[in-house]
Formats: sequence, C-alpha cells, structure tokens
Amino acid sequence: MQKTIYRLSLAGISALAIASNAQAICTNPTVFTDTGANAAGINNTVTQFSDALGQLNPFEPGSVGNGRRSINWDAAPDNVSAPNAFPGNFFNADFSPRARGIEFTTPGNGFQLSATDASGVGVEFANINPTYPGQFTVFSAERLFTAIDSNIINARFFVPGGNTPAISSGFGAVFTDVDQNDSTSIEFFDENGNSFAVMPVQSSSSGLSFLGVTYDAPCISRVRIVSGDTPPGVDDSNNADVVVMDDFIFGEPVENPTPPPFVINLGLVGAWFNPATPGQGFLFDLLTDNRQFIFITWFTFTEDGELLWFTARGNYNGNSATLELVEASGGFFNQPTQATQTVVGTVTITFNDCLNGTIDFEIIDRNLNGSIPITRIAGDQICQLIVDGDVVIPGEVSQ
Ligand SMILES: [Ca+2]
Ligand SMILES: [Ca+2]
Ligand SMILES: [Ca+2]
Repeated sequence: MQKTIYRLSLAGISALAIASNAQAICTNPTVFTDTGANAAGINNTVTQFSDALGQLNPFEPGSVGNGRRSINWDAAPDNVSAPNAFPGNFFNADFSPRARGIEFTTPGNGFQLSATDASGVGVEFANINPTYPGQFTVFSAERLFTAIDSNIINARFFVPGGNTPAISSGFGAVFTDVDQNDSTSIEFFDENGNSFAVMPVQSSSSGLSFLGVTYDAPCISRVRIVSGDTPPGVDDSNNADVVVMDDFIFGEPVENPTPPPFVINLGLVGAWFNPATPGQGFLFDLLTDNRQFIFITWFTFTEDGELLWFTARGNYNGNSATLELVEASGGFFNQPTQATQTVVGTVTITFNDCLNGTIDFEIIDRNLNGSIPITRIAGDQICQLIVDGDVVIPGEVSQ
C-alpha cells in the first residue's frame, strides 16, 4: 500500500539523526518501508529487503560472513510463550536452530511471545488484554513479540552462539497496529556504539507495517526499537498506541572489529563465582562516581580445606583494577578484637561485560597464581540497561 524503497544521502541521515555529533560509519542506507492490511500487503517489500541482505543462512553457531538470519518466533515452545516470560538471550544459544546472533534487553519487565490458539491462553496477547486480537494481526502465524511494562527493546548483535560482539549490515522488523506515525521507530547504533539514525515506522491501524534498512557493509552493533507510545496492558486508543512485533530480519552478524570498551558500572555489584568451583566466590561493591572505587571479598578454601577469605580495595580504571590482596587472620567470632590484615599478593579483576569477568591472582606466601573466569551467580538486572543508556546512575562516570 504505502510501499517505498529509497536510498538516503548522508545529508538525509543527519536530518533524521538525534545524535548529530556522532560520525556515521554506516554508509549508503537503503530504506525499505511498507504497510498493508495483512501479510500479502507487505510481503513484496519484506522479500526485497531480505534479498538485499542475501541468502538465508542456517541457524548454526558461528558467522558465515554474509547473507542474513531471521526470527519469526513461531517455532518457540509454549514454555517461553505467553503467559510465560521469553528470555532475552533465547536466540543466541550455542546450538541450532536458536543460534541467530541477537539478544534483547528492555527497561521493562522482560519479554513475551504470544500464545498459540491450541494452547488455550489466547492468541495475539489476549492474555494481556482481551481486546488485542481485534487490533493486532500476524505476518507469520501465530506468535508475536513484545516487551512487558515497556515500549522499548534493545537488540544487540553477537557472533551467533557466543559472547563476541558483532555488527550487521541491516535490520528490519514487522510491526502490527501502528496507529500513529510518530509512535514507532528504529534507532541504529554503529560499531562504536554511537547512535546515528532514528527511522520512523509508518502507521497502519489494525494492519502491518514494515521498516528495514540496509547498509553497504556490516556496521550496526545494535538497534533500539520503540514500539508504540505505551506498553501493552491498556486498551489501544488514540491516546495510547499499543504496538507489538512480528518477524525480525537482519544481516549475518560478523565480529565487530572495534566494539565499544566495557566500563565498570554499578550494575556489577553483587555475587560472582566460577561455576566450576561452586561453594566459593567473590562479592564486589563499587563507587562508580568520580571515586572509581572497588571493594572485593574472596571466599575460598586452603589446599587443606580450611576456610580462607581475602579482601582487596582501591581504584579501578575502565574495566579493571589491580589491587593488593589482603588476608585477614586473628579475629574471634563476634568479638571486637581487630583481625590482622596482611598483604599477601596482588589481584586483578577485569570485567569483559555485564556477565563475564576474570580474576588474575598471585599469592606470594602460598606460592599460588592463576586466572579464574567468573560470572554472576544471580544474573544481570541493570548492568546492561546502564550500558544501553536506559538506566542512568546519578553521578556515575561512564568513561
Ligand atoms: Ca510470527
Ligand atoms: Ca489500533
Ligand atoms: Ca496501536
């Protein structure tokens, strides 16, 4: 219906960009946009966008360097569909067919896929609001995708099946029931993590809207999708445009040669451990304002099986800190007697991302040294949201 395919000049991009001081690395965008009452109404444009990206690759771990991958949500099982939560990392598993190379975060309360008719839960998010099947329709039957308690989804690319940050040459998504022309958009971030363009999605009440953008080469590290102007829950109306999504199609993720450096943030506070050595681990506390301070406790055992714990404290820089390792001894249970603090070596903590880090240690008087991979015990709640700019910690230094 409203089918448009056009190439934007760089001047056109900067007119759309909100971060106008960011240098656009992605060049020669081609925008594919269309609306229709049903799948047939936009299918030609979706196909042209898909063909522009190249062949559909198998959903296997690793990158094949070109072509495309896609998600239609439809084969996902009931246990990750409404009314159950859908994990944001579901489509970056290290096995086929879930190795798509894309992970989702939201400042809301997770995600949901709509249920199948056979499940009895109600299609098209009738479980959230019984009027929604009258508003939404599908591009690929039957499942749709949404964030919960938010209209924002960040989608980040990885070399499929792993933690290696990746970039893509294009991203497109199908939306349903975009009632307002200014309610729904896709924002693009380059390989350095800078926003360079925000593209609006055309409205199509009770129908489907498609927006896809391709670039000359892989350059998109993530996209930020704003779907409607209100989270799912309320009735859809002129004052509350609820929008959900169907198919995502994107250029084959390839390793990002210049990923933005990870910087320690307050979301890393908590309990970490090496899954290979359960029963021992680390607690971190942080001051991420201009004090840039980290406090580490390390609970472990001696080679004879006695309890042993260390502490370290001091300044960090960027994503790591190298500190004196202190062993406490001579204290008594619940007594004010001061324990003796003895420097016994050094420890370096390095955070690779919100869920992975490394402890390198040298304990001189015990003649021990090595490297311990660590991950969060309880998972991440806000670290990635801080990285994405969805949560701002007052006073936090981000460089
Ligand atoms: Ca679908
Ligand atoms: Ca509507
Ligand atoms: Ca709507």
